[in-house]
Amino acid sequence: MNNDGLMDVVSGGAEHNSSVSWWENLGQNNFEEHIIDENLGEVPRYVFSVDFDFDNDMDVFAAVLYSNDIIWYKNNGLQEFTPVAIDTNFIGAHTIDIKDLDSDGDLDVLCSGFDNVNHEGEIAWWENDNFYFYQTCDFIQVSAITFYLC
Ligand SMILES: [Ca+2]
Ligand SMILES: [Ca+2]
Ligand SMILES: [Ca+2]
Ligand SMILES: [Ca+2]
Repeated sequence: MNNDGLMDVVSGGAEHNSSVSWWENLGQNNFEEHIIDENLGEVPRYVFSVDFDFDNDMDVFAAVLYSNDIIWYKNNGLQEFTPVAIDTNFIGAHTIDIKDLDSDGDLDVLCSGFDNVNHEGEIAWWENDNFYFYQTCDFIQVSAITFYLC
């Protein structure tokens, strides 16, 4: 996270009103917690770290169950994070992956959701259009298999 050669850890709490944190590896199995977002209001079901905007610092994503949020925490390079909403109404936001799904050179956001009330699942992706995000319906060709993702 801080490019000091020591692998750090990103975590999300399992309780309601949990925080998202990163844990700085101080060496010798010592870690110091740095809170990224302390007042989510709900459960960050999944956290993911990647340099999403290619500016050489690690950003963090969280899928927040129940509040249905997918959030990108943009790192300003000093491990200070600004939340950017990818979506605020994706039911049961569950698991995130980040890939260039449309092969246009920027990273897009893939997320699964599970609607506990109606027992329905969904996989969706958001196209990154210069850091505006659009949930798209599109065919994606992966090897010989075509997926239809909405
Ligand atoms: Ca480190
Ligand atoms: Ca970055
Ligand atoms: Ca892309
Ligand atoms: Ca794009």
